[in-house]
Amino acid sequence: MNNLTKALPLCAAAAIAGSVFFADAVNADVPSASGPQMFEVTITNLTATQILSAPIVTSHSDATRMFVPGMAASSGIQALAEDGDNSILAMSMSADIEVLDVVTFPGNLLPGASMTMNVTMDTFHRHLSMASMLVTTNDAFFGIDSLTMDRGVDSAVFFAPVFDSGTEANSEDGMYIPGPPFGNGGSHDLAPAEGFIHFSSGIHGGSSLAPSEWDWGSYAARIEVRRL
Ligand SMILES: [Ca+2]
Repeated sequence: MNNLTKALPLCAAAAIAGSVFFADAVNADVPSASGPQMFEVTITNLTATQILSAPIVTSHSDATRMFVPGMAASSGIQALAEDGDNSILAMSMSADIEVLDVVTFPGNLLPGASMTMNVTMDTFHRHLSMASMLVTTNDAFFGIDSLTMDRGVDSAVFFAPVFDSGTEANSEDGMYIPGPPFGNGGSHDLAPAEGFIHFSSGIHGGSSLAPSEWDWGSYAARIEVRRL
């Protein structure tokens, strides 16, 4: 089994066997055969205390994105990042002709837990993107933007960074936080938000959240992709 890999996304740092790879948009490569191929995607929650909402994973072409760091979030990313609701994003991605497969995981991921689902890719739809909310935040989500694997690579491991969707102010007020111990999904802070998707700077000790309990440090999830 070949454990080499390459990370193409504009956003994601990927760490394999102790090495860290950053965006490399030049050396894009494709799955090793032209027909559909199944890949097993395993997501592990690496935070100490944050529950990850049910992840959504899509395979797609170069011509579309699930989200674009630096740009405004779609309504689907907003619902996912503020309420852990992946249904709007699943609908919009399913309606996109540049998308081959849309997979929603069957449930939330507790800290330390792993879950595996299968995703189909082909030569044209050679990118994987995925997202899931850190539920005890205003609007933080882990995301992978347009990951791909080298031809002939059978398995790869990536670590997913955490973004702020830019759609809700980071008041850290439990009134607007869906995750435990608050459970206030669907209630949103109306203060002006940041306006674009950017790297989250974590928990700062706003009105309801202590960083010592709820901050995650850096990456939120380990992503293992394995060709079946
Ligand atoms: Ca925010």
